[in-house]
Amino acid sequence: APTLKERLAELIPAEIENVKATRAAHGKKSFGPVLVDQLYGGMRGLPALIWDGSVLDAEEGIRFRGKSIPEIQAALPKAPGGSEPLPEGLFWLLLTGEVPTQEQVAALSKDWAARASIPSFVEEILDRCPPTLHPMSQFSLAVTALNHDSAFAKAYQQGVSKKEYWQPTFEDAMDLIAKLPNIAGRIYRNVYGGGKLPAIDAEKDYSYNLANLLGFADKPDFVELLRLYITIHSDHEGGNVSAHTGKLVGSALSDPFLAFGASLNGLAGPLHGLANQEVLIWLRKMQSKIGENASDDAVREYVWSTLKGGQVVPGYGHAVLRKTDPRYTAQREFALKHLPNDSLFKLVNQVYNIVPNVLLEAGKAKNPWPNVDAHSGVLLTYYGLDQMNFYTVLFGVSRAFGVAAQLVWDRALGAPLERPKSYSTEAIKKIFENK
Ligand code: CMX
Repeated sequence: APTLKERLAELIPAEIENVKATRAAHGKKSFGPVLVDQLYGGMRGLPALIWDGSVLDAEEGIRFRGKSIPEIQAALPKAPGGSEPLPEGLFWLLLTGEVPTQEQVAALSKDWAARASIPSFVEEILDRCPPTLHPMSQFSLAVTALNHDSAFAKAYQQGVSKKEYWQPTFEDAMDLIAKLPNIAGRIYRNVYGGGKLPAIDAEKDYSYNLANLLGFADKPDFVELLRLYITIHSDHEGGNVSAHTGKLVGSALSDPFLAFGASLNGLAGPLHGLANQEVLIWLRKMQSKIGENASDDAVREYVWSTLKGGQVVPGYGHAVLRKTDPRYTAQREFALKHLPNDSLFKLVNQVYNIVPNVLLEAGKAKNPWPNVDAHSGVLLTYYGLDQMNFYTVLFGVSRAFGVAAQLVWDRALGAPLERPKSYSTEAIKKIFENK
């Protein structure tokens, strides 16, 4: 059976032809008008990017290479004795469109374990960060610094041909993913205590090793949670802030470490990945204000007070989705199986029964339903990972899978420098003066 890189090398030439043929047949066709509102409105709905790895449907949610989350959960290889998909398999699927065998997934776990160590100067950078520096800033610093050993940057300096770009990009993508557990684990232990980092176990899968570095490997259900968590947080089509930022920065031929470092800085924003931290903070504040086991009326009033204070309800709404996020549903099912009687889970459910109606009544949000971030914190908290400021780091580890896969394909297909057109308001007024 081929390795991931061998399989990619087989697939790339046909895909280059496929893109060529698609452009020859449809390249001059229009998607329809662009509205001025889209220029001012964050480009919502503007067709602008190509990415085959995953596509987001407003009603149905994400599909990875055509597969929904339940289909992914059924199809991808599991760890021995486990029932959640291994993110190794998801990465293989994102890159090739194919479901790997158990052996191919095991080989990927081994390969990542072999690449997992980080340079000592990166360890020192992390050790010198004050514990008050947000874990996402530390994460981004460390990932950016990995560019020191980038295979792509080196190959580029040596004059590698365009046709070969994808190969050192693939090596960097693999290194990037492989090194994230050591970075995340080091940040976690530096900031929250917990002693010396254990070594990576080359016989174990990626999520087990990440759990072990965080100090939670003695909880098999937490390891299973991480497998599910990484899988469902990996990719959300091409236009979200972290995915798009990685692609944009990569389009300048910045190497995958520089590109993904930029993705992380976008993920660290409260309207994007930081929302998972914000949800838990918001729930805890609510509990301290109205008490645990509060009535529906008290919760409803608290939601209104959030809106009236000019704040968003974190974990609700979405730029594309118009229904409950299937990533929320997958985590809810995990909770129903593993922590049905947890009091914070009960609060999350109570909030779910109340917030959409309030948002509908308030009348602004186009989507009143919960997104992925409304549910992740309660699961992590249940297993004792209750340091909310760390949550987005786990989102970041996961998002590397999607961004890395995208960077490999962008270099394989020769994606050009991104450079859309911007306009001044004066120019807009002039263009449409008499129209
Ligand atoms: N609470 C309060 N108001 C909300 C809201 C929410 N959860 N969601 C949207 N709105 C408001 C918007 O702020 C906007 O208000 P203004 O007109 O005053 O600017 C209005 O409703 C219309 O916004 P929209 O078109 O429905 O939503 P956008 O596409 O502009 O933004 C998002 C999407 C996710 C940023 C927004 O729903 C939000 O801020 N949600 C809370 C933060 C959050 O959970 N983010 C995580 C998203 C998932 C992820 O990336 O991880």
